[in-house]
Amino acid sequence: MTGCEAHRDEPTWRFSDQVEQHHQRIDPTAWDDLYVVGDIHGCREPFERLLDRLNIESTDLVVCVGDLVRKGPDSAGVVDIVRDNENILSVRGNNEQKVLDGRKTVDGIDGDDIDFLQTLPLAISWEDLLVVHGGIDPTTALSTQGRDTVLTMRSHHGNGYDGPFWFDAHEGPPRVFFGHTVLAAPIEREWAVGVDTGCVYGGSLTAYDVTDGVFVSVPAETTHQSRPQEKFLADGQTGKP
Ligand SMILES: [Mn+2]
Repeated sequence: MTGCEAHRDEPTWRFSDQVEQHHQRIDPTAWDDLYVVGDIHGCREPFERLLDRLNIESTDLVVCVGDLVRKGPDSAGVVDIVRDNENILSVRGNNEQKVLDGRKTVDGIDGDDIDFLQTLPLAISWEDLLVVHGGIDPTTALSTQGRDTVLTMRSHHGNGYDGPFWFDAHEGPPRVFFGHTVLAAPIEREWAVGVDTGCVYGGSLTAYDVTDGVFVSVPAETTHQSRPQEKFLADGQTGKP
């Protein structure tokens, strides 16, 4: 399998060294179909159901936006799936970072799992397409942006759910695929694609089919963490229709 080898056709944009040291370039021509999957949060069963629904084969590549762990029932099972499959990659989410920093512990996540989480890159990209967990800061150059920005960016004013949201202000390249902000429905903009549809909160688990440019979602079927409906960000709330 050659698809996981670094592919260093350099993009026209560059992060700070802190992120670049954990930035993985992939070769999209090594794969048939390519998918980006939203925050899984230990929801192994919907993740497996989504992979089935997508008919993932060993020649297809899946890139997860991070937050594989915490809040849901089987974080270790989700980590196992990503670790055991060469064609499933993930960036690091802020919840992986909390575990790595020792701020949180997760049932079933042991030393070997933590070693694996440590290997997750902060950014995965190909061509002018970028996958990060949170987002990027639209008000400054990428070259000034560090780890915490890509892990936690939501709003570039206060970083809460009140907006304005970075993905409404960002003008690429790159086009950024992101999770972290829980959405009532996936968001597709010219320069940003949001795929966290709150699976662990009883929403759905969403993939973006990069090859065909369409979303594919499976319903959660089980709610593991309660979250009021108004805390699922609806497209009309973001300041852009
Ligand atoms: Mn999350």
